[in-house]
Amino acid sequence: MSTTRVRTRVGIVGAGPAGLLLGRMLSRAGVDNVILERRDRAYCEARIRAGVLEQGTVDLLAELGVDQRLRREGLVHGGIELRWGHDGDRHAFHVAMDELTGGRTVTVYGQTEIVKDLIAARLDSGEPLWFDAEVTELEGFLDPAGRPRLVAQSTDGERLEVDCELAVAADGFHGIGRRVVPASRTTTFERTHPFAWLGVLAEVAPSCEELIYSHHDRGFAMHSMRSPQISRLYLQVDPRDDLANWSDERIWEELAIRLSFDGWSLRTGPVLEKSITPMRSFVATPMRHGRLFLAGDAAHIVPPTGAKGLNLAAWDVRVLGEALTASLKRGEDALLDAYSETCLRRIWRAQDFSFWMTSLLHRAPDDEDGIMAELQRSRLRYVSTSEAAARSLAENYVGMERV
Ligand code: RFL
Ligand code: PHB
Repeated sequence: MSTTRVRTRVGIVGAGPAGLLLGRMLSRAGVDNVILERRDRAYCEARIRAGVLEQGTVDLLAELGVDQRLRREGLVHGGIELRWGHDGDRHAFHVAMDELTGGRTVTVYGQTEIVKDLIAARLDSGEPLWFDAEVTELEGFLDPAGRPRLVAQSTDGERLEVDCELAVAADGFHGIGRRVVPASRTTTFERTHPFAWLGVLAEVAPSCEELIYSHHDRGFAMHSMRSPQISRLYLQVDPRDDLANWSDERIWEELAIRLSFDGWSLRTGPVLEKSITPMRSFVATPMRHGRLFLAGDAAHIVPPTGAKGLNLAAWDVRVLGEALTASLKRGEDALLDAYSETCLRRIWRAQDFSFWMTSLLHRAPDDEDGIMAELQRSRLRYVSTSEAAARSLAENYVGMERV
């Protein structure tokens, strides 16, 4: 087995949005870095996940010079639609986010597309990005005088050793970054929600101009999109449910019922991909352990109802990229010392909003006397009749300017 040894300033684990954005930011600031990714390029580029970008995320992609395709293909949305009520008595409300927030919007552009754009830019620039390289050891980060070392095994048997000044675990919820930190140093907060999302990508023009979030007695449903030809839809299901129970026909029938509204109909088409994702709220603090920094899903997970997961990862990276640059280029450590605290303010705001949106819209499985459903309907009516309530939802959805 051959061993390749590399010395760099920042060693990054993971080529998801967080790792790729950070690598790009550091390279543009002249800070050498290496990215190690356990999967192959095709797998990373095909993983269907988030789709809604806050203005802050779009701005970061623009500052990093990777927004050409986003500008052409991204769909700018100034509002979302909420639907609720029993069959025969359905209500709809347009949350005019742009009007309620002084003109702020979100952009619908798939995470897969961001990842493709960032990988292409990275490979073009010639900066090191190793695919098929799973990091199996991450050590030396707690020794104040030492240097962190990352060891990866490539699928063709090669061993890679990266010796760096600072290490970043941008390796998602199931990565190695959190696992190598001694348990006594970390506090975790976690709730597993009693439902999951069955997500469908379909080759059909969206049946709506805005995203629809729908509360229904049979469970939550939502209609999103990826392009004028591709729709993205979700159904609340039991976390123990099996995809085998969900034929394409049953999925379309259930979506049509849960999204229904007078005079509106759902277009159907071939299903390109479907999967079931559990829903979790999770935070691990702090996000720094000596010379190791956690970013994105490695440190926190939100249920997707608030569309915050990817955006939080981008915010972490913005803070971390600037802090690493200040420290490594100018010897200024104040930003790096404040990294965890700075990010956690936004993370907790997003956790609260995601939890709130999730409990507003999902059917509570143990709601025997129906009190939760009544409270949900009252909250939905409140959002639709009080500008203050609608504005609160809107400013959180587009992303808080100050937290
Ligand atoms: P990622 O995207 O999980 O990337 C982490 C990368 O690290 C690699 N990795 C390793 N590489 C080397 N060595 C190791 N030991 C490694 N361990 C892991 C992984 O292969 C991967 O490439 O995390 P990142 O960059 O922090 O980005 C976060 C976002 O991906 C995430 O917040 C969102 O996608 C969350 N999320 C959603 N967010 C939304 O806002 N809207 C959504 O609709 C939405 N849908 C989803 C989602 C997350 C999902 N997951 C995590 C299961 C749907 C799914 C299925
Ligand atoms: C998506 O398009 O995948 C999407 C949009 C909004 C959400 C979650 C997912 O809240």
